[in-house]
Order: sequence, then structure tokens, then C-alpha cells
Amino acid sequence: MNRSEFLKRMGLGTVAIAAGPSLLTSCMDHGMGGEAPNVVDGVFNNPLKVPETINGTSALSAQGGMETLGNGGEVSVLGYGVGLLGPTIRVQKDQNVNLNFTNKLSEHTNIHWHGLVIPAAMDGHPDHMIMPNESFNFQFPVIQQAGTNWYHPHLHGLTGKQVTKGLAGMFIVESEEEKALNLPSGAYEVPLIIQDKRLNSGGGITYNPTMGEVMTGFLGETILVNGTNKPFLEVESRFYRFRILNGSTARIYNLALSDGGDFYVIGSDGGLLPKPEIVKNLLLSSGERADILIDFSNVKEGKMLYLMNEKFSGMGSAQGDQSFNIIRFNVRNSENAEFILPTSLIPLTNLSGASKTRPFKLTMNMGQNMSGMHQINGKVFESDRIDETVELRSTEIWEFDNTSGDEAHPMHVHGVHFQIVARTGGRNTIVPHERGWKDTVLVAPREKVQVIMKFEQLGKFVVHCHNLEHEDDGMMLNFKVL
Ligand SMILES: [Cu+2]
Repeated sequence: MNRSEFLKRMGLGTVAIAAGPSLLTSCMDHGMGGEAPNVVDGVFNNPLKVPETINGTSALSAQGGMETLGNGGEVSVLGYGVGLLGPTIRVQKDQNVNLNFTNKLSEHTNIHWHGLVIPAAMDGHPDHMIMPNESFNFQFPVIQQAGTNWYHPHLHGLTGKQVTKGLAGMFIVESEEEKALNLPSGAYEVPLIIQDKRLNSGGGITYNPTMGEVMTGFLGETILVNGTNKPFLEVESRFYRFRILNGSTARIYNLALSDGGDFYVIGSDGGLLPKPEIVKNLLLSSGERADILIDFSNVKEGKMLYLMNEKFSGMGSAQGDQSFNIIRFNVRNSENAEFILPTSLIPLTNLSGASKTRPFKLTMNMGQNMSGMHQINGKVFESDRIDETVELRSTEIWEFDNTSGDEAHPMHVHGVHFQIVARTGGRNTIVPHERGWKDTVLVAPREKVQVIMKFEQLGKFVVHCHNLEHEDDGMMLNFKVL
């Protein structure tokens, strides 16, 4: 990579030039701006693993385990169960969760319940550290609509590593309103946690981002689904519901079917949409969820059909330059009762009457010491500093303004669900799966995104970028609801 390509990739332009050639040379010497590895292709012949399901009144441990990921046999991983990842926690709306959590790791951890609107003391703020051999009892009511959420560690500086090594799981909320829709369930409702990993020659997970990869994101050459490398799933010729989580630290996926066919988006981060949206593509960034239906009823038996990532652009030069397959579906013809796609799902109550518009300027600055380059409003995260205060039950519009020229920032707000009001610059549009309740929104280079939300939980929460390399670098602020 020559100097101008390097500057372009870093999105630095004038800043780096102003910093002078010595800094630039030192950056390049230290491996900044390394090329993202290509995703390796192969034969999709490993049966998809599906995590076990537990209820909301169970015990959970973060612990080391063994898993076969590559070709080298079993390797050590982290998880909330026996291997990589954790069980799917499935609860009913209005249920009280009571989970006794034990840290069996050799370092501190905690749990953030991503997508659950719960009291600050249970939310997994980076202040909340659960030390090795300590336990913590997570207790909170689930007062939100049915949807696909997830859980993972949330420590300043360690989130990327612990999630990559395997600490993540799905958290599903069900409701009577959802059951009345008769969506595919049981064996026909499948969670898909998509993550890219960088595996070493022995098949173990590597996590050692260079300074360049703190900027571009630490992208892996191996795509796992529920911890399965090159997975396939036997499906019947009927409708299926897939709850998809992008659990990668940085990689964005442009999901599509390999035959170019349509699929139906029925839900997003915060639950079901007002109505199904027919799409051919769906861009999903780190931390976001998509609840989709795929109709296999007209797919001929024996046909190779994949859920794939289709090449895309506009999300920074490290992202989207390659199409690759994610999971293969083996369709078996079967006689099935006809499924009627509902014309409407769960009505959306539009938020209005915002008392304030609060700006969040997302910048990438080349600092003196090369850490804390990722900033919000010119600041890097400090646990003890309250950056914004908000009144309880107030409604505000927050505007995320991505000024960093080559980096996409999926912005996540804790303690609330929001609706997207507007996106200007870049794509200049709100895409179908964003037309419902959200907690994470992709802000592409040069985009401004406005979200509206009502604050119903007291206490100290964070707003941050869900590119976990950016987050661990400090792209996170505290806000306190008073
Ligand atoms: Cu970011």
C-alpha cells in the first residue's frame, strides 16, 4: 500500500499530513492499515450447531471450554456453557429474570443485556466488574415487546477480546401478541449468530488488533454461524424464521440469498416491525439483529441455496469488497400446511415531542500516543465522567454525525429503544429493517443519523460504537438519566 492509499484507508487526510512524515512512517512501520484478510471459501458440510435453550431463572457461568473450529482439532475457547458462545435464553414478556452468574475466568468480566431496557444496576456498565470466582445475581423484569436480543461482556478495553474468544449468546423475548401471528416456531425458528474469526494454524481464535485494525476493525477470514465453520442446515420446503445476530466485532454483512430471491424482514433490534418488508438484501452491522422469514417452498430439492454476503461499498474501504457464502440450506421437499404471511405484525407507536436535539460528533483523531483515536464530541471514554444528563421520561432526538471519512460506526445506546427519524448524507435513506424499534444504528462515513427516544430508566448508561475495536479504543460516553 502506498502512502496515499494508506491515508485514504485511514480516512485521515489532512490530520496525518499535518502530523508530518515521521508519525506516518511510524504508523506504517507498526503495521497500521494492514489489508483485511479474504474470507476463505470451502465446502459447507458441517451441521449447524444450535445453542441449547434455557429459561430466565437459571444459572450461567463464563468459562473456558473446548471447541473444534478449524482443521486442527479441539482448541480452547470461552463461552457461557461447554464450548463457544452460550445458551439461548428464552423468556416471556412481563417475566422476571433471575439469573445467577458466576465468573469462572481468570480475569474480570460482566454481562450487558444488549437490547433489554432494564435498570442501570443490571445493565452491565463497564463500572460493573465481576471478579474471578465471584458471582452476581442478575434480576430484572422484562417489560418490552417480543424480540431478538443478546448478551455479552461489556468492559472498557476488553469487550472485543472476550466477545471474540466466545462470550456471547442470544436472549429471546416472546409474547402473546407475537404467538397470535402464528409465525414459524419450534424446529422452524432458528437462531443464527454470525461472527468472523481469525483462526491460527491450530484452529484457535486469535485476537491481536494492530493500530490499523483498531481503525479498520479486526476482520477474520473464517465466518462462523453459531460457532460452526462452513455450516449447512437441512430445511423443509416451507417458511422458516431466522433470528440473525451480527455478533462480529467489526464486520458488516450485506445478507442475500444466493439465488437472488426475496426474503421477508419481520423484526429488527427492538422486536417485530409494523409489517413484513420484502427485500433482496439486508445490511447488518455489529450488534444489530434481523428477524427474517425465508420461503423454501418453491426451491427444488437438491438445489444449493446459501445465505451469503453480497459485495457492497460505502462502509469504508476495509469492508464489503468480497462476496462469500455464510450458510448452506439443503432443501428437502415436504408436504406442509400452507403458511400465510401476516399483512401486519406489531403496530409501532411513533414517538414525537422531543424536548431537545443532542449532537454526537463521531471523529477519528490521530492523537499523540496512538490510543484513544476514536472519539465522540472530542472525548474518549472515562468511566467516572458523566458526559450528558437527561431527564427521566423526557423524549430527545440524538444526532450521530460521522465525520471520519473511511469508518462506519454502528452506534448503540443503552437503556432505551429508539426510532430512526432521518439519515442524511451517504445512503440518505432509512432502510426497511430500520422501520421499527432499534438500539443500534449503522452510521456510514459522512452520514448523519437522527434517532428519537424516551428515557424510562434512571441511572448511568453508555452510548458507544459497536465496532468493538472502536469501543475499546474509547468511542463511548456516559449519560445519566436523572
Ligand atoms: Cu466505530
